Amino acid sequence: MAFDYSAYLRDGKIPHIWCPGCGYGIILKSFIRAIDKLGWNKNEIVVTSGIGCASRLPGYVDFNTLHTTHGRSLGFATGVKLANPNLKVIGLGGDGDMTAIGGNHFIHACRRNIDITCLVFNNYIYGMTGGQYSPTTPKNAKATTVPYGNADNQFDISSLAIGAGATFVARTTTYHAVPMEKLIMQALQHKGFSVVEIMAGCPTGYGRKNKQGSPANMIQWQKDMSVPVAKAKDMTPEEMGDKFAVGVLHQEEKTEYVEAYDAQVGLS
Ligand SMILES: Cc1ncc(C[n+]2csc(CCOP(=O)(O)OP(=O)(O)O)c2C)c(N)n1
Ligand code: SF4
Repeated sequence: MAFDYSAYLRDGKIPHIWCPGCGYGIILKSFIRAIDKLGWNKNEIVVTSGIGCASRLPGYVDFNTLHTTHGRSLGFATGVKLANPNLKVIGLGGDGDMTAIGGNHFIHACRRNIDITCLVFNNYIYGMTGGQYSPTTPKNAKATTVPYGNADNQFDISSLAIGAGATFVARTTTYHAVPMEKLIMQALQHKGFSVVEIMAGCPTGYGRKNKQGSPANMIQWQKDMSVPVAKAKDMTPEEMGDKFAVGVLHQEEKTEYVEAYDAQVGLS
């Protein structure tokens, strides 16, 4: 029987605002199925977001949600988690939210290893505001603010997260809807700061400008560019080229921030 999403969606909020062919609906569905499989109580879950197309997701789900200011998803998530560590806190946002205006919140949440799951929707662009380039826009790609091509080097979000201290880091794509669900489950169960970078197509703001074809072509591109992490480990940088590894990229156990904080102030 087909999965029934209705128990997790807020009455009156659908249809959503996302463009036809946007990858974000696939993420919404994988996220809901992950929560459902974990059997978590909706009232224990808090989802925070910044501003952007990605950050509209909390408006649709029937959890406790905070749609905050641009770049501040993890700032609010950190406050919620510290105030009530029993809550299961998810901070999400786009590549702009998490690596441009919210870049500091992102690296310091990684560094602290606070028990929050961060979902980064990486569509290489500022979708909501009309396709301005972001820190993940590939070099030479076009955007409204770099009409001749982007001169900047690209952030690798997962490497940034690992370097900054996140203790669970995974990458997936909207082509991998079922593996995505499993990676989100793993991230949610991890004790510490977990990051799932999700490559998603923005046909409106990025695909059209970069002649990537239809939304289906953009998903095919994700499939063609993905290399399972076990295979990627044996490939040289030349063999990898512009391809990216998908799967669990990093996992370690380390003292979690709320516990460390409580110990420091004599609460545990
Ligand atoms: C302080 C502030 N600066 C700028 C904006 C305008 N703004 C809203 S969303 C956005 C970019 C969104 O891009 P991203 O986070 O990558 O998410 P996407 O829309 O691609 O999902 C910008 C610049 C804002 N709302 N607040
Ligand atoms: S502008 Fe891009 S990211 Fe925003 S809803 Fe449309 S396709 Fe999705």
